Amino acid sequence: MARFKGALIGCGFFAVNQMHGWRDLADVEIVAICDRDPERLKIVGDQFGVARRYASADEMFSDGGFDFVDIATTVGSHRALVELAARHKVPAICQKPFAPTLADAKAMVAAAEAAGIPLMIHENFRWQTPILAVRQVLDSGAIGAPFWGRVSFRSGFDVFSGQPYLAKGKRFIIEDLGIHSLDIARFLFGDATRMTARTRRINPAIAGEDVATMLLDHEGGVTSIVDVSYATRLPEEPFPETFVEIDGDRGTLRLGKDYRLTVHSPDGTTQSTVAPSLLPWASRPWHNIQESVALIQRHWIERLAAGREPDTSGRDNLKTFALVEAAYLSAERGETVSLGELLA
Ligand code: NAD
Ligand code: 89V
Repeated sequence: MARFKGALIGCGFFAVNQMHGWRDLADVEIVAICDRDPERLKIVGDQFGVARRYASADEMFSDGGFDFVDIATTVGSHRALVELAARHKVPAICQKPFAPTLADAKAMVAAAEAAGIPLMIHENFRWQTPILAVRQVLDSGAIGAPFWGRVSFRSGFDVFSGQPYLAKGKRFIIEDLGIHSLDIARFLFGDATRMTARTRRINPAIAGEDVATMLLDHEGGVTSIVDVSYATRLPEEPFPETFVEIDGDRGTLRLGKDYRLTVHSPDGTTQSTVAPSLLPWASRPWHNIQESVALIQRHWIERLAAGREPDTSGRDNLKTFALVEAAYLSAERGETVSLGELLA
């Protein structure tokens, strides 16, 4: 019998990856699923052999019988569902973006803490194999102390065919994709204190911004640039690769196309490929993201078993989400925004 029984809410586009990830973990069984769309409920229920199916999350929680819930719905429902989990004292994972506003996100952290349940945000990009490899180089000291960095995601990929809701929101690339890049910047360079941002909308068919350039001051003294674009047509489409550049006081690191990592220091120059594995259920070009789903889910189970806070806990992710808010504020005002004000 599985040691951890889970339930999943939201059986849409991305949840299928999460269901695959859970199936691969020997300790875990998803015993109940929920979606208000009966067609999605049937597709995912049949594909993964889940008998208990619900149109209402309230009913699913009332019936109970699971140790954690994985919330894979879009952002509008996150607060209500996390608060529901808190009322039932069920540990919860919530997909990014955390919430519609920072005030909602803070309320969700407060609800989870008051209920004494762990809350993890499914912020999976820092779990990508190439990003973990970059972090390992930093930790090894090979390039010394970093003083400058860049986290860059520039693409012309049609994300709207798989996720049509992305074309409709007033906010787009920072909230949906930049949030991952900002979290990677925190993961590599530490928490940020100030944000300066500029945004553009190039694609006239969408409502939100599809280009953003952000300048961050980090607590330890690193200056970083986080730039994201879905309006960039390159000879070779890199979706969904994140490129990283870091300058340290001993050397440099560059993570580029096709997961090529170059590390240069007085000890020499090394070049390697830090590509993700192609899991049996994964498909290119999504396999990098798909593998990171499996890795963050394993992390959740390890931390749940150990009774320890996950790395991307709700409290931790407030700092990533605050960067999103800060970027929109900065772009709107044309000013630098201090994170202290937002997180107070
Ligand atoms: P989707 O619209 O395809 O799926 C969402 C599903 O949730 C739908 O089937 C909908 O009917 C259901 N739903 C919504 N509210 C509900 C409620 N209150 N109760 C029951 N069911 C409800 O969306 P998606 O593309 O799968 O995205 C879901 C989330 O995953 C979003 O927050 C998105 O940002 C995130 N996402 C994350 C990654 C990543 O790499 N971490 C990648 C893609 C999407
Ligand atoms: O990760 C995400 O939320 C996705 C994608 C990578 C396509 O932007 O929406």
